[in-house]
Amino acid sequence: MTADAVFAAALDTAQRTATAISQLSASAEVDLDTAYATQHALIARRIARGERLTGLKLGFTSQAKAQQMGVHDVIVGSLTDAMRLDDGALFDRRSAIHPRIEPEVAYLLAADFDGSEVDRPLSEVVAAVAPALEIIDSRYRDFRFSLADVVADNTSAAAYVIGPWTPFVQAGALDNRAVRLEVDGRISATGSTAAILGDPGRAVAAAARLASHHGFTLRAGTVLLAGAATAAVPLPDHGMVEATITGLGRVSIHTHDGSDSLEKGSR
Ligand code: OOG
Ligand code: MG
Repeated sequence: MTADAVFAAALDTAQRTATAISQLSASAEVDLDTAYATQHALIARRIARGERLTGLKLGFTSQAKAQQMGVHDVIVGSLTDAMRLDDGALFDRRSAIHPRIEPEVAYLLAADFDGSEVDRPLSEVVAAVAPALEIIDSRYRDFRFSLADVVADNTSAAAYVIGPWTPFVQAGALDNRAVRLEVDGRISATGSTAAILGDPGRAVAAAARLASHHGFTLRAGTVLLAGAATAAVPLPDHGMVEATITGLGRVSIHTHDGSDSLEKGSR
């Protein structure tokens, strides 16, 4: 087996069993090309099990995230239907190792888009925008990693939730909207969409560039998460997490770890 296939198998098992592993970079030299090859092999395993690609996500598009994790390059990862949750749905904390949650801006793509077309107007490429939440869960011990480690681990992607879509032409400028993350009604992070590359709209061209360098495609009808505007916060075992973006509305997720009365009653 090639190195990327070995790494992908280890990361896949870590995710499926919610068991942390050591960083790949602790015992091997892993360059960025091998890291993306590993991510592609990891997603191929999921596709082979019947999952479907639903979009792409960017990581470290804000200073808040880059500083929190000590990684200062923008990275790209894949989303599948198995990661998608409905607005307001329940997330089982036990399916993850040490999950965190972060507020995101989501774009619904109206057209296929690649790195040679980055000058196309956004209104041709984006159908709609929405507030979103992303649950990230590094498969590495202590949620620590190098750039190559986190790329190989599909950029820590675990789950995502999209709120109500607003047609792009109605959404107006998105370069300075207030972003709020609340856990059980208490504010746990605040920021502005300006934190995402100065304007989250820039995420679309950034994703197209990264995609063409690293073997991804942006497809009409799929989603792009632009990257968190604030640092991520630990996902509570039980509770409700809500993100609000001024003018775009709100999106929420409920979490449980199986120990609440609802669960006991159903046993
Ligand atoms: C990597 C994922 C980063 C974002 O929005 O910046 C990311 C991580 O922080 O574990 O999803
Ligand atoms: Mg994110």
